[in-house]
Amino acid sequence: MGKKATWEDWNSQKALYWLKLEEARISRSFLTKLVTNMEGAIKTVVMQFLSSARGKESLGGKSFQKLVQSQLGNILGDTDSSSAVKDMMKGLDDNQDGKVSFQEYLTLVGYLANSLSEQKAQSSAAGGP
Ligand SMILES: [Ca+2]
Repeated sequence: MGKKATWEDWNSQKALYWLKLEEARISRSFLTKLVTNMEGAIKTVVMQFLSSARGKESLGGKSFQKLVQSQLGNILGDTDSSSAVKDMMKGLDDNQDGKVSFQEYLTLVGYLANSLSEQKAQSSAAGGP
């Protein structure tokens, strides 16, 4: 008499099978998503600047404030305060022409990306065993 199949056996094999399937599926779709998300993010950064600048090369005070408040309010503190936004603009304005060029705007994007990655590193360190 052969060994009877048990629910437990089937269950453990099923789990293994699904795990393999899951791994194969994740690696492929994850990579695809990663590329498209990143491209999308870069396009968004560029398009937001261009639409805020309305054909001009740089953002004036009001356009900059609008951009920061509508697009970055969730990751950037003090966007409600117009004086804080003005200070931020002064800090970004490298050539001191009173406007924020694309290059100067990228400094802000880089700063935000950097602080996000630091937050992630801190939270994963705190959540570790
Ligand atoms: Ca400038």
